[in-house]
Amino acid sequence: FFEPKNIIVTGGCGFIGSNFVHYVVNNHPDVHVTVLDKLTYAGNPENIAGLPEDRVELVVGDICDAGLLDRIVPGHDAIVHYAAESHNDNSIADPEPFLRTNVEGTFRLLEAVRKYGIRYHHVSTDEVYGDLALDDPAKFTEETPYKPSSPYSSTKASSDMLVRAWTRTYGLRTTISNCSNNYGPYQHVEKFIPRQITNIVDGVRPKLYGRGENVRDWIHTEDHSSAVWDILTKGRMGETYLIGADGERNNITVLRMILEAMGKDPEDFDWVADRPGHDRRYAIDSTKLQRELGWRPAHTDFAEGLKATIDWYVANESWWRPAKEATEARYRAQGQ
Ligand code: NAD
Ligand code: TDX
Repeated sequence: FFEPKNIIVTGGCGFIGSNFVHYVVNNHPDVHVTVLDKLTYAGNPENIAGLPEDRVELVVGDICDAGLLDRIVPGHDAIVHYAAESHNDNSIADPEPFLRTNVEGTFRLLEAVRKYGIRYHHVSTDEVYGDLALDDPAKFTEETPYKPSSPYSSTKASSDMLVRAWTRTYGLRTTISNCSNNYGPYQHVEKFIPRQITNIVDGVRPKLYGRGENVRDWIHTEDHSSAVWDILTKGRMGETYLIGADGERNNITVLRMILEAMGKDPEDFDWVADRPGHDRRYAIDSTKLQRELGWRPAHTDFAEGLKATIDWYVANESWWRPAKEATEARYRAQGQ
């Protein structure tokens, strides 16, 4: 077992990174967290506000800044790398920041890990495997060939390849996880579930891409956090683990669940232009993670998790309100 005491969490002011910071603070009292975050449009220090100051420190900076990494990495025993440009639609409109943060940023972190000899966990996505047909009984496994579709997923796939090559060539102590679609508190209003909840709060009809048949494999972000912790502390070096909780649902089903839970007519939404290159279906087989590390998801009732997420957005309007108008303006410009 690896017992980290002092970890760097990159992207710890974003959606999944901040949920991981809360998870560590709540469950592992001996661990100190340094959050390294550039505070892009997607990063919000409010996401980790109120956590004990002796447990969590925020360093505002760019993972591409090698000089900064030289200053902060020594003294830490692990980096858990969440920072990324994460939204597919943004990557289609302007891919460049995705190349820089996701590919060059990972390269800089790997070089720091090589120089200081510390443990590295790389957080990635199931989108590196491309998509499955809607009627295909198969799911993604650790052996599925890489076949990314979007500028976003191709940069995540590239970053995974860098990790594998640096691990083999330089003998770094690394693990990779590829997780399916997360939901829960602190997710940016550009993403599907928060966008629709906040549209309904605003009296705006939700927007469904294409025919709404695309399938996503939903996992609560807390279950993602517990899986990353298990891999960080118990995972075998050089290995990849897929994270998922058997949460496959198509978009129209999820949208109707949100509408009904918020007391609206389940048909009260707009069909809008499809996403170019839109992946049809993602599905994760997490057998390796469950068998080797004994991980199990805690949030197995999607309707219940979705209801709690809706309640969180309704109760925390002051958190999402500042980002809402600019996000919708971007979508309007794309006809979505
Ligand atoms: P997010 O967009 O909510 O947060 C990204 C965070 O990274 C923000 O706080 C941002 O300020 C920070 N950041 C961006 N560029 C940076 C840079 N150059 N230097 C330092 N910080 C920078 O993203 P998310 O949805 O929380 O995703 C986190 C990670 O999880 C990503 O690596 C993503 O690929 C992966 N992932 C996401 C999902 C999902 O469903 N959202 C699923 C699987 C994997
Ligand atoms: O308004 C919308 N209407 C709609 O129908 C939006 C924003 C999305 N969609 C569809 C597109 C997808 O099929 O909903 C599905 C989910 O969309 P996103 O929330 O944008 O997520 P996705 O593209 O599936 O990618 C997410 O999961 C994998 C994360 O954003 C990635 O960071 C992660 O790697």
